[in-house]
Formats: sequence, C-alpha cells, structure tokens
Amino acid sequence: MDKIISFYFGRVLILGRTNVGKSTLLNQLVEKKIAITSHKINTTYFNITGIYNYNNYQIEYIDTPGFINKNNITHNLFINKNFDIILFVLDRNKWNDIEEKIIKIINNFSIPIIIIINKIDKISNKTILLPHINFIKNKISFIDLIMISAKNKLYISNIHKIIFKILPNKYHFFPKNYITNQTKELIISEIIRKYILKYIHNEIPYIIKIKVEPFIISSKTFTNNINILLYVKKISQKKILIGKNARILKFIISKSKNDIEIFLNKQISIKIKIKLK
Ligand SMILES: Nc1nc2c(ncn2[C@@H]2O[C@H](COP(=O)(O)OP(=O)(O)OP(=O)(O)O)[C@@H](O)[C@H]2O)c(=O)[nH]1
Ligand SMILES: [Mg+2]
Repeated sequence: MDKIISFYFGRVLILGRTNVGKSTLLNQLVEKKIAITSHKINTTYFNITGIYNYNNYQIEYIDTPGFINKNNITHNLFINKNFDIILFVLDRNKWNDIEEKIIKIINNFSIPIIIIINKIDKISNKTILLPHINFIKNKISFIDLIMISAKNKLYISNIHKIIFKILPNKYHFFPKNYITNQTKELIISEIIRKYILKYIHNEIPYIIKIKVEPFIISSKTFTNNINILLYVKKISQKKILIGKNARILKFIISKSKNDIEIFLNKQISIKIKIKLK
C-alpha cells in the first residue's frame, strides 16, 4: 500500500513599521541574504518573497516595505491576496500611531497573528517588556508572541515551529530549490541601492530610480557586462551621486561589483549611466 504523505504550505506576511528588522528577519528565516537591510528608514521598496523548505513543510514569507504603513497603503496588500499567517514585528516596546494603524487593518481579517518582539539583544533587563506584553494582549488577539533578536539569530527557529503547527494542509506551491521571487536584475538593483544609501548621506537615495538592463549570464565570456541606469530628478543630484573626481560613483561601483560577483558567482563589469528624468 502507498504511504500517504501530507504536505503543508502557507503564505506568511511580515508586517511592521520601517526599521523594526523585517528584512533582517526574512533573511534569517530563509537562511539566505535575499533582502537588503540598513539602519536607515525605508530600506525595502518592494514586497520580497522568500521560500523556506523543511521536510514536507513549505513556507512562503512575504517581506513588506515598512513605509506602506505610514502611507496608509497596508490594506492594499490584502486585496486579492490570501495570507495564512501574519508576523507582526515590533521593535522592543516601541508602539505609536503606526502600530495602531496596522492593528486596525489586520484586526479586520481573521488571519492568525504572531507577534514578534525584535531587537531584544538591546535590552539588558527583559522584565521591562512584561507590561508591554500585557498592553499588546489588550490591543490585539494573537496566537503566539515570540521575543527574538533577528540580528543575532536568537530564537528564529521558534517562529518556524509555531508556523509548522498551523500551516494549511496543502501541496507545495514552489519547487524545492526555489528561494525568492526576485529576478537577478532586481537583486542587483537592490545591491546598488544599498551602497547608494551607504555613501550618500541625505534624502537622495529615496528619489533615485535604478534600472538594471536585462542580461544573460554567458559561460562563454570571461566577464559579463551589466548596464545600469540611475534616474535622478535634478542635475544637482547627479553631481552629488558622482562626487568630486567621481569618487562616490567609483565607490558605489566597486562595492556593488564585489557583492554582485558573489551573488552571480561570475566576474562582471558594471556600467552606470546617470540620467535626468
Ligand atoms: N540590535 C539589533 N538590530 C537589529 C535587529 N534586527 C534588525 N536590526 C537592525 O535594524 C535595522 C533595520 O533593519 P531592517 O531589516 O532593514 O528593517 P526593516 O523593518 O526591513 O525596514 P524597512 O525595509 O525600511 O521597512 C538594521 O540596521 C538592522 O541591522 C536585532 O535583532 N537587533
Ligand atoms: Mg526591509
């Protein structure tokens, strides 16, 4: 007689204000660096999917940009999208109108919520969280609450364990080796944005559009050329981006090149054009 194997699959939405550590958590959950993270606000720009496989379990994690909560667009996420679980990520006991907005929306859907209290490595006396946990209990009904440090990889596996228990009994949606929905072009544009964020210390990174032209990795040639277009709004922004003696642009290129080569496992050359739009 054939042995019947049960498969479990579910979609898990990661929500929370900017900078709470959602993308850091996604990378830890899928054990791969697929989302960029930074200490600056509004780092993530697109929803990023990461797949975690374990035996007959498959979890699709969806990391969201924190800024959507500020701009009242969180509810758009739920249109025509089915989520099985929500991870609501908080930065220790920080709570203000953004968290209020988020719970107003998620309380409308009967989706199980897991509260994630992140950055506990920054608290020496954990008991200060107790009154906050009581406060959250009065605000929202959740199925579990976990305290973690995404940065230090503390208690991440507890999240998987809780999710496994409530994952729907469904066939897997993705092939086993599928890790992310991001195209290589999108990942490269995210790498470049990371270094622009790093070397430019004002609001410019948020008004730059990065377009990586589609390319095919060829095993025949030693290096691959990657063409990148950066769109800025003003000539002054272009100047800042290039820097004195092109210092900043060279920095961004050399740092990005290194990361992209690791990601593609291939030597590349990068050409960046800055255009006004
Ligand atoms: N100390 C500490 N820092 C953390 C932890 N998790 C994340 N961080 C830091 O918090 C900052 C923001 O992390 P991200 O993962 O980019 O935050 P995010 O929620 O994805 O932010 P947006 O994409 O803007 O919505 C980064 O500097 C991380 O290194 C943690 O557990 N402890
Ligand atoms: Mg992020």
